[in-house]
Amino acid sequence: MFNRRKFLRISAVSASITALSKYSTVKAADLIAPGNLPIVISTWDFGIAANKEAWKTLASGGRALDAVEAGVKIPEADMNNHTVGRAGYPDRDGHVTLDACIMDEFGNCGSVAAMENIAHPITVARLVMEKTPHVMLVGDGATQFAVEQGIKKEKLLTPESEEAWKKWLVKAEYSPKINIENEQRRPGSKYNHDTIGMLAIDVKGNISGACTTSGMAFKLHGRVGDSPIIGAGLYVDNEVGGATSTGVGEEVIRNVGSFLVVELMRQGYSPEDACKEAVNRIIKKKPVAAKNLQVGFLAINKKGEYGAYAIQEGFSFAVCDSKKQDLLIPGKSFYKESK
Ligand code: SD4
Repeated sequence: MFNRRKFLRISAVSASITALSKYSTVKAADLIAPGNLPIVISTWDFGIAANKEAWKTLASGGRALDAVEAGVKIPEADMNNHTVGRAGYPDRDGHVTLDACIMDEFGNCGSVAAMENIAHPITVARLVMEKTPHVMLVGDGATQFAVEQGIKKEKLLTPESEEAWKKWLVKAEYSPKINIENEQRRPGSKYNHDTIGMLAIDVKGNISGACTTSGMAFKLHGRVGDSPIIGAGLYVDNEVGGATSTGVGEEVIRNVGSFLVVELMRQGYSPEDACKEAVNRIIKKKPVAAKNLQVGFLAINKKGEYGAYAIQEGFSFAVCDSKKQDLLIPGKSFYKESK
């Protein structure tokens, strides 16, 4: 039966895809049909490369959990990426402190927060999940655990990040910019963006997710955002779907954002509508502040239908399945829609 709502949604997505054609020459006819499993989706343009890595696992019949870990390790290792992993911008005292979490199809989860000197926090989060009775390790304890697990300590502050931090220190003003954590971002860099949150469904239909970040650049030492908090930066329920977030983590934590999105999908909301409702709740509580902050949610349901919604325009997400590995789709947003 012809489904007008679905048609309109697909038309809107295909128009948006044309606008982002530098990443993909996909036409409306080639559009990925939601429900084409396996599938992996992730936040921002750097999600394209991360998805491709995750896809190797999914395409060979592997587990979604392995896929998301391998996928997000790509931006974690990227020296041009100043918002995730190695080369992330430091806090205001010059420490690079990393946050990450991971969740599997059984509801198992692991997390590290404010961890220093370890380049792949997602791997440590997975080790917390699999090798300890705990969910979360923080700070020195997380680093100590990583070392005990055989992971090498390394210096994460690069000369470039140190230079950016020293420039920031001149005025030392903390005001996160919408879609750009880093005021001193490199001109011309395509990696201006923030946290990577990734959700995958494997051939068995099982869902896993991962989220990893260096957090807000020049944050207070010890500050932890939403990204390593299960239910805030990431949540997976294998019966329903998964969600992840990016943007100002404090607002996501206050609203337990990703858990909310998954629970809304359980009630029958589409992934996009669930993300939109979670965004609307943030705006409703802080209508004035919301004008100057960004939060974006990305979600997938059990059928592989996906969607996103953000407070501000500019949020994008990457999608990869058997038909197309490099799609970048702009998420809809409250302010773009109401302008
Ligand atoms: C945080 N949510 O630490 C992360 C950072 C981020 O866009 O995604 N910024 O609050």
